[in-house]
Amino acid sequence: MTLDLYYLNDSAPVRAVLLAGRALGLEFNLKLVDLLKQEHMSPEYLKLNPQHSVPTLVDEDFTIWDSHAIVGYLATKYGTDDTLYPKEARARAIVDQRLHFDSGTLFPRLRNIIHPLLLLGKSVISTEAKRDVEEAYHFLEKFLDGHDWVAGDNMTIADFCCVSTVSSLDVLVPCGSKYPNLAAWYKRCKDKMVGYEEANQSGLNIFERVVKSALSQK
Ligand SMILES: N[C@@H](CCC(=O)N[C@@H](CS)C(=O)NCC(=O)O)C(=O)O
Repeated sequence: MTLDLYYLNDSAPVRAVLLAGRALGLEFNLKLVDLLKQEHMSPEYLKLNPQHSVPTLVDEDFTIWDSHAIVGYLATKYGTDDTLYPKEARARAIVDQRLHFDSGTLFPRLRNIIHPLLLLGKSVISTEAKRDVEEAYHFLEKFLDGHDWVAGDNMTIADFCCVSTVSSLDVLVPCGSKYPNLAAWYKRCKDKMVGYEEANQSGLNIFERVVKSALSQK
């Protein structure tokens, strides 16, 4: 079995897939896609993924992109049990809701901040963007009320997607002590996720350097 993963170190969606890979004991054949060199717009890459995003996974003759779809595929195909992505309808619906929360709420709010910083030469985060992130933190705080993980009492693929985005957001709009459930969950992810340091933290460190440099430009 060969799993090619088209990736970029500092991308939050890529880091979610790397975390899922670690939890499932999978090895990826990593293929760097340098967005600054427009490699994602090359004819070869567009043939693979017409949406030109990273991550993209190629498993033999099957290609899939979008981190949420990829982690669901990997857990279903390679999980030895269904803890990371439950089969039972209601438990799965909660995991899916949290995956959509990351895809439709958390990640777009991260992109709303990094797009102006990295592509439009801005060096401040707007009040509206900060307010939207605080609202997203507030939602997560509620999801985590009485639960250790975002979709309930077990770590699931939704935690990989949410923590890769939250850890990036935290660099820009620190969660601080206002959200105790969120802070405890973030620490739990760092402590309990297999290979957290290599899969998330190392790319996050690069992300942090890049955004802090943009924020310090005058
Ligand atoms: N919903 C997608 C978002 C992927 C995404 O936006 N990736 C960014 C890098 S973090 C990217 O590839 N940007 C270049 C582009 O979309 O052209 C996912 O979860 O995989």
